[in-house]
Amino acid sequence: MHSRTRRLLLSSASVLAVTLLAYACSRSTNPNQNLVTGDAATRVYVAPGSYDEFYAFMSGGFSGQVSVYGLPSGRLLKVIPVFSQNAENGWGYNEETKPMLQTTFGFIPWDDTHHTEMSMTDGVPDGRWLFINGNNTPRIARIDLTRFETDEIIQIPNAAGGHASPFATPDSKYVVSATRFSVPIPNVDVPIDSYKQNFKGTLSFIRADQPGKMDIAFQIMMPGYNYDLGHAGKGPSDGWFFFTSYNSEQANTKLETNASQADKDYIAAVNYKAAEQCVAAGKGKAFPSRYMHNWMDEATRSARNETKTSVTMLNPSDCPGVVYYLPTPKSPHGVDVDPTGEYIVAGGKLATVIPVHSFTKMMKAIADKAFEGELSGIPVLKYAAVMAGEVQKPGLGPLHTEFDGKGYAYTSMFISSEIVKWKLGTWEVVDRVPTYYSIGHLMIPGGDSKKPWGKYMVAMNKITKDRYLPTGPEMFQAAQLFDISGDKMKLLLDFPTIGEPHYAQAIPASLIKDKSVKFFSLAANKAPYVTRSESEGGITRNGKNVHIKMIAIRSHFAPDNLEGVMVGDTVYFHVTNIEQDWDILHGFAVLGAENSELVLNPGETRTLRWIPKAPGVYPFYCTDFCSALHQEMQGYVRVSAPGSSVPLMANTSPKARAQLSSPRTGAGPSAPR
Ligand code: RUQ
Ligand code: CUA
Repeated sequence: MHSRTRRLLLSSASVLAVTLLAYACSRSTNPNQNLVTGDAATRVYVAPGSYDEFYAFMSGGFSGQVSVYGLPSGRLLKVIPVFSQNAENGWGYNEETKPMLQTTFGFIPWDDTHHTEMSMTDGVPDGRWLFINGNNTPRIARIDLTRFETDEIIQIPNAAGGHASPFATPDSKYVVSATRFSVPIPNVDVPIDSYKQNFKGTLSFIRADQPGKMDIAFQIMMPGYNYDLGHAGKGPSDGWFFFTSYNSEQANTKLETNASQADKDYIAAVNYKAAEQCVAAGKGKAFPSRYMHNWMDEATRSARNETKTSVTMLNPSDCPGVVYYLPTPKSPHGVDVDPTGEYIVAGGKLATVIPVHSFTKMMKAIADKAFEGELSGIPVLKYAAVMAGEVQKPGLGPLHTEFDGKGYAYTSMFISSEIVKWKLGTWEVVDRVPTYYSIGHLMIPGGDSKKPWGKYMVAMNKITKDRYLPTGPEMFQAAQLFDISGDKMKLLLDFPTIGEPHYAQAIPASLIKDKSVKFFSLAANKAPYVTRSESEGGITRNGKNVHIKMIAIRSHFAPDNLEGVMVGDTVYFHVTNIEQDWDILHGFAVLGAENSELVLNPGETRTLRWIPKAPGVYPFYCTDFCSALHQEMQGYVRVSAPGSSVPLMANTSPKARAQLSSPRTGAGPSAPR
């Protein structure tokens, strides 16, 4: 490009940016308080003791978790730890769950979650599982919705920034992940300014419909752009996957301007059924890659992991017809497919229109070879040949679109802080409402599926500012609930959310609630250190490791007096909650533990690792108020100096009890007392 044209473009880009910022600011200081209509309170009121109509699963963003809300009330029901340690329930602290956070980079108890995705049957969310991506150290987790627990995590190799993830195919056979950051693949030491020669992107298809067996089915090696978001086709477009990309300029510095030069970037349309066939025909190559797969063993309720060493890598040039590029204005973000599967809607962060592609036209353009060129062997279709229409003057900064199943689309406008409702097919804007402030994603229950439940819409806003009582410089993020059952969108409720819920999914409660697990069967508990009754408890030594087996039941631990531990030992408290009743939990904590408590679901065994530092007597107690005698639920562990001859003792065995009831000096000659 000539430098003059280039300068002009750059300066117009910065003028645009300044205008947009000014626009955003003027909007955000003028909240219209009168938007909530008179019946809003009754629309969101769920009487005490009554249930909400929907479960909403919000990504926790940089909290690494998922939070579950009831809709329409906005009541918080649960926080599910995923890529995090959660002191509230010991997740990632106890020995059984730690392996879930292992990666080939080591133990990583944090990630930046973005998008939740419900498992589907025939394109309709089915309430079996929830998937969520980790963006930073690319991973995808599967949460089981009978237990609201993370059951499986797979690491994505040859990738950096797993942002276009974990969107699913209509049968949940695959979930995907694409590289937000292109990197050298394999990742080797090269100069950063050799980006154009050396950096690549990958699109990963991960087999996801076999619990406990998630695996990378194949990866597709792509040009070094930033792959941003994705969605599967459905109905007529089933078998295709669409990914937005930006930075087709392949800039490696100052992307803010350098990746905003071209007025079109691309959606990659991937025929993954064709890719499957190429893989089956042996056209993929085994590509050495290290990544970890972690899963919860159902019988022991302990996480296990394995390291894998290879993926199947597919090069588009070896598999013609597998990838096409659809030109899309300008640095697109979201890509959303309408319920019929015909329209592919892009959100162009800097675009002045909402571009909509037609799947029918795309197939015709492919058949007609209506190509405007080729990029790294990938045909680029002509924009005019694939365009279904453009929504004119939608507002500023279109990001994401959801659908109500009644022929309308709803697009979030980040810069102008509003939601715009428009009609599929005519592309006319029919309504708009402000959001407070700077909306990112929006979500309609089932709104990205074949069968939206409509009725409600949730805006997830980036900036909260004055919406709640101030809590210092950092505020919770704001969600806003709208009624979309009529012609006009109506604001019903504000409620705060945890972390930054980029995206969310919601589903009628009836699809989940009756399948909810109430307790774990003690008889089926195959944990290696399970204790099924009081008499099975005890203490054993294996070199420097001391294992304590213990039960918890209202309102005691057994054993509750333990001796024979020495400084220098590593102590494992294996505690089994032998209750067989819903919501009767116990906790376990010991003085000086460098760890969180254990929280024990009924029927479950959990293990706390403890390294005592000094001789003495250490109390332990139940941390979860379980009965009127909860405060009595306690015990002691005696720690002696290294080399002490205090015998191992747990007061559950008849022998130990006899010893305790006869007067005793207890300690051997080298004991401290
Ligand atoms: S993204 S809004 Cu992952 Cu759009 Cu956040
Ligand atoms: Cu058990 Cu409190």
